[in-house]
Amino acid sequence: MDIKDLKNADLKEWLQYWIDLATPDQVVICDGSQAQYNEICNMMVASGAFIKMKWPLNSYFARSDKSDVARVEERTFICANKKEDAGPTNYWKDPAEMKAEFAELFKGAMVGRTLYVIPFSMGHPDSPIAKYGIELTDSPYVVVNMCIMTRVSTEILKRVDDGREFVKCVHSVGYPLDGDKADIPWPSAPVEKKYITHFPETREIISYGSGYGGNALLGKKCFALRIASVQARDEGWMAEHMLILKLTSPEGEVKYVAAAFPSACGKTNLAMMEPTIPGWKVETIGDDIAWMKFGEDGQLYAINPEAGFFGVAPGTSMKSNPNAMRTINRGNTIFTNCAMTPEGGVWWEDHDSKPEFLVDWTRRPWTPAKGTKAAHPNARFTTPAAQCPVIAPEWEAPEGVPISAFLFGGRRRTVVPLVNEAMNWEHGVFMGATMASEMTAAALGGAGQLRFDPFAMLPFCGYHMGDYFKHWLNIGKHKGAKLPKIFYVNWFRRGEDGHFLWPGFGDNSRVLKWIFGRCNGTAKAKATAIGNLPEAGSLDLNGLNIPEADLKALLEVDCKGWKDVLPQIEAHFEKFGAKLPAEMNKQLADLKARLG
Ligand code: GTP
Ligand code: SPV
Ligand code: MN
Repeated sequence: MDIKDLKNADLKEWLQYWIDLATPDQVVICDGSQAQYNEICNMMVASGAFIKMKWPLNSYFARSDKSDVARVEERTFICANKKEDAGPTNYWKDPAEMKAEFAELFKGAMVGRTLYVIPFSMGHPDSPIAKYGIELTDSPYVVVNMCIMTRVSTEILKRVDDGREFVKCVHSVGYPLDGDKADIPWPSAPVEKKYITHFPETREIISYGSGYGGNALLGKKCFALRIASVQARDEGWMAEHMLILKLTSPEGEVKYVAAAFPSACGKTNLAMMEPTIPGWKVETIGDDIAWMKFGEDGQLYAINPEAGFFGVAPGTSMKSNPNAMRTINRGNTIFTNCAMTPEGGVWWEDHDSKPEFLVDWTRRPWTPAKGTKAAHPNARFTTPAAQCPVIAPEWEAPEGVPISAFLFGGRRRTVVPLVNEAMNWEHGVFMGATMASEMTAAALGGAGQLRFDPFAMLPFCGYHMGDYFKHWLNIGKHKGAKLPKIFYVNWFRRGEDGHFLWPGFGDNSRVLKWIFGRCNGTAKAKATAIGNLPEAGSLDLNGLNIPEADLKALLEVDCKGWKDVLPQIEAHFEKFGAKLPAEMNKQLADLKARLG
C-alpha cells in the first residue's frame, strides 16, 4: 500500500501535514509482517540500537538514555479546550498554544530519519469494543514494540481509509539528524523539551522527546487509557487500568475478575499466577488494561485491548512469576534496560541465576560487589501475549468476557487489610476513589511516598477525576445492570521489622478463592466498619505457616489507623471541589460514623 493511493481526505491531510513539517527522509507503511519486523530489528542491530541475544530466540536488548527511563508525569498534558475539564490531577496546556509549539518543535524533527506509519487496532479488529489508531513515529524501536503490543496491519489502514474512526497519534524522539550529526543508540530530547500530550476533544495524541514505554508506545496509556477514558465517558463504557483473569474452581465453575493496581503493584503477576491451592486454575486475559461494555444480559464484558505484555523485569523469576518467565523464554522478546550476561543472556535483580559478572543497563561492567542495581528498576520486557502458556483460549474473543468482581489495591505497609469486600456499588466506588499506594519506579521521582491514586488511574484519566467518579456511579445505575462485586486487596502489608506479612504471588489464589466464594454465595464474611472481611476460617490457609500475630494484622480492622487516614481522605476529596459527587462525601461521613 502507498500513501498516494489513500482516498480519505481527513487521513491524507493529517499525514501530509506531519510529513511536510517533520521532513523525514522517507515514509514507510508498517504492515505487521514478520518479514518487516525482522528487517527493522536487523537494521537496529546494524546501527547499534539493538543487540541480538544468544538466547531466547529472536530476542533483543535495548538500553535507553539514562534520562529516558520511565513515564514523565510532569511532562504529560491533557490539552482540553477548557482547563477545568483536565481537572486538578492532570497537567493542562491550551490546545491551540500547544499545537503552535509543536509546529515549531516538529519543524525538521525527522530530518535524516524514516517516518513510519503504524496502523493498529486496540483489541481484536472485529470486536465491537475495539478501536483503531494510526501512530506516526521516527523510532524503529517504537515500531517493533507496537508490533508486539498492538495488532498492526494494512487492513486497519484500509478500514480507516474507508472512513472508520481512528485516533491520530504522532510521535518523535526529538533528535533530528541535521547537519552531519550522527545517530546514537537511544535518541531522545532533554526532559524540559519532552511533551506527552492528549487532545481529548479531537481524539489526538502528540508525543515528543521520549522513546520509553508509555511515553512513546502511544496505543497503551495515551490511547487505551487517557483518550479511551474520554470516549468511554461519552459513549457509556469503561476504560480501566486493570488486568483481567479467568478463575476456574476445582468443580469447573468459571469467573472472570478484573483488578486495578497502580503501576508496578502486581497486575502482571496476578494475571498469570500459579495458584498454590490444589484444583484452582488461573488463566490470563490481559495484564494492564481492560475495556468494558454492558452486554444485553446486563453484565460488563471486558476485552484486553493489547496484544502483548510490557512487563516490569526486576523481581520476575520462576519463583515469583513462572508463567512470565515461560512467556519470555519462548523468544520474540525485547528487553529494555536489563543487564547482559557474558553469554549474551539477560539478567535483572531477583532473577533465578546468580551471575558473577555482567554488563549493567548503563553499559558498564558489573559484579555483585559493586552494590548498584544491574538492571534499571523500571527495566521492562515486551513479549507477545499469545506466547503465554496460561493465556485463556478466549483471550481474543470479540465479545469479551463477563466480569464478576473488581479488585482494587496498592502497596500499603500499614492499616489496609488483606481483603475487604465493599458493602455495595457506591461503597465500592468510594474504595476506588480513595485508593492510595506507595510510589514505585514506574514513574520518574518520589518512589516510596504514599499518594492517593484513585482507581489506579491518577496518571491515566483523560478528564476531570471528579467527573470520572461520577461516571463510575452512573455505571452502577445502568438499567438492568448485573454489577461486579468490588473488593480491596493488599498484598504488601509489613511488620514492624519490614517483613511482608503475606507471602503473596501464588498464595494470592487463597484470596481469589474467597472472592470467588463471595460471588457465588459460598464464602462467609463478617460486617465491619470498613466493609466485609473474611470470617475466621473462611480464608483457605491450608499449608501456610503464618504467625498468629501477622494473621491478626492482616485480617482485622485497625480502627486507629483508619481514623488517622480520615483527614487525608478529606484533603484528597477537597481537590475535586464542586465536581466531587455528593455520594463520596456521604460515604466518608458514614465511614467516620461507623469507626466511632
Ligand atoms: P505495570 O506494568 O507498571 O502496570 O505494573 P504491574 O501492576 O503489572 O506490576 P507487576 O506485576 O509487574 O509487579 C511489580 C512488582 O511487584 C514486582 O517486583 C513484583 O515482584 C512485585 N509483586 C507482585 N505481586 C506481589 C505480591 O503478591 N507480593 C509482593 N510482596 N510483591 C509482589
Ligand atoms: C505503567 O506504568 O502502568 C505501565 C508501564 O504499564 S508504561 O507503559 O510505561 O506506562
Ligand atoms: Mn500499567
